[in-house]
Order: sequence, then C-alpha cells, then structure tokens
Amino acid sequence: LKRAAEDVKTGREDKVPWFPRKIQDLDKCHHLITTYDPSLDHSHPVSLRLLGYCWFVFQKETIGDPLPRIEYTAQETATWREVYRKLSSLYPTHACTQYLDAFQQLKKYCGYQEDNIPQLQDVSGFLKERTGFQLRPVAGLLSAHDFLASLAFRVFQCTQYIRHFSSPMHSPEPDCCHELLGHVPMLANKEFAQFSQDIGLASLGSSETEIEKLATLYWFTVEFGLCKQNGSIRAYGAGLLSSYGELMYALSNKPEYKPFDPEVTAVHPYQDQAFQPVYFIAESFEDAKAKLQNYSMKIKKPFSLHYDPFTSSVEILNTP
Ligand code: NLE
Ligand code: FE2
Repeated sequence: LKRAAEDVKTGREDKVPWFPRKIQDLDKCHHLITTYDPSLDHSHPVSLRLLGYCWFVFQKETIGDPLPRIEYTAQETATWREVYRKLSSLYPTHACTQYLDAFQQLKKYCGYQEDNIPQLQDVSGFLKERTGFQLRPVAGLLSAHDFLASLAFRVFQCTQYIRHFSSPMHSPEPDCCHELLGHVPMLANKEFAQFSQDIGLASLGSSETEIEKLATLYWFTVEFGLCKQNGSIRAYGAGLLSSYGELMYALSNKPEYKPFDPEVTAVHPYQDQAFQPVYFIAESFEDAKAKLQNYSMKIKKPFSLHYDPFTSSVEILNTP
C-alpha cells in the first residue's frame, strides 16, 4: 500500500515541501528551541514543578486531548492576583474595545477573577465556540516555523507555568499571565482570529527567510500591536496587555510610532529582552487583515493553499 501511494506521487508533489496539512500533523511540529530552564535564569525563575509537568504533558499531548488542569500554589495565585489587579485597572483606558468585550465574557464564563488562575481547558472550550481557536500546552519556546504553522489551523500553543513572584509587572518570556491576559481575549475576536490564522497560512511552505519576516510581523502585531480607535490609540498586542510596565510605556508618547505596513514592519529589527523601541499602529483590524493578505500574496511559492474549515486541513492548489 505504501509503495503504491508513493508511485502515485507525481513530480509535482515533490515541489511542495513538507508542512502540516491537517490539524493532527501538528503533533509532528513541536521543535522546542529552548525549554525554559529556570535554573539558568535567575532574574526570571519560574516554577520548576510546573515546567517539569508541562514538559511531560507536552511530550505526550496529541491534538484533541483534554488539557491538563493545574493546581496552582497559593504563591502562584498571589502572583496572578497582583498581575490581574494592576492590569485590570489599566484596561479601560489602554485596551482596544475588542479586548474589553472579550474580557467581560471571560469573567462571566471562564473564571477570570483575581483569586483564580483560569484553566486552559476551560478557556480553550470557550475560544472554540467563539472563533474555533483551541489551545495546546507547550513547555518552552517553539521555533517560529512550528508556532506559526499551528496558527494556520487555529491552534494556539500556550505555556501553563507562571512568572516568578519577584517580577509580576514584566516578563521577557511568555507565561500563563501573558497567554491568558494577553492572547486569549484577542483570540475570541473573529476579525483578529482570522488575522492570526492568515499569518499562519502564509508561513506554510514558505522559505525560512519569509518565515522570519512573518515572525517579525507577528511580533509587531499580535504581540506588540497598537490600533486606532475612536480618535485614540489602544493596545491589542498580547505582550503589552500582559505587562503593566510596558502597557503604560507603549501609550505614553515616549516611544516611536509608525503606521502598520507589512513591507516595513516585516523587516524592522526587534528585540525581546526589554520594552520595544518602536510600535506599529494599525488603522483597524480590517485594514491590517487586508494589508497582510496583500503582503502574503506576494510571497513566492510554487503553489497556493486553501484552508478547509470543515476538515481543519489545507488543500494545495495550482501546482505547476
Ligand atoms: N512582556 C510580556 C509580559 O510581561 O507579560 C511577555 C511577552 C512575551 C513575548
Ligand atoms: Fe505571546
């Protein structure tokens, strides 16, 4: 059977590099660049216990499995409380309306409150109903390649451990505060979900150079994006919405601002250890989405892709 299938493969197929074509293929895409090793990072140690657990789960996890429920310690919950309280006080004036709407819903349906760290399983179920996004636990930094590929299937890879209590207001690494307070509310928005998936789809079968540019686009939008809203500027980037320090800074008029333009944004240098030196402002999600689609169409690939939401798979079209 295997031989027969290979014989059927034409020369055309060979031009298409391997990438996940269906959601289950994501189980083959988790090349961690680094497992976050708290013993090597004394400024931001995270709980070893949780990290070890995530790592274990991650190795076994397959798409569709229920996500592990974590019993957080009193100290971890206290860290969450501090982060949650401080950030909630800023959201009404700093977060975009799409974020604020979703945040209300998450309080109502997913246990978002200061004394409770929401469980990924509950949040994943909520997102699935709103936008079809689902969460998957991950133990460290994934390659941009794998991370972006999962977005193509509306799968968002999430850490489950929490930042160290000594630095609640900013963390250079993702942690569950970042995922739950930064990413999740935005992923509940249809327009934004589509924008995120579009970055993922653009990455499938692209060269490493193109993927690096898409990762940079992702960085300045999904992580650190600002947008115009009723005459003012608001944050929609998760890295801002999960960091009290940077959220204030980003809207303080001190940093440099540039209009979101994929061609420019994709090649702008970025750094991940301190606040961003520049932020890109989108006119609206509609506009950002259209600009990104236009940008993606120009990425040279010997085929085009169509995502089929019924089967959660991509179809390859127009191979020469
Ligand atoms: N700086 C963000 C925070 O403190 O939550 C995390 C950014 C991860 C890319
Ligand atoms: Fe993130």
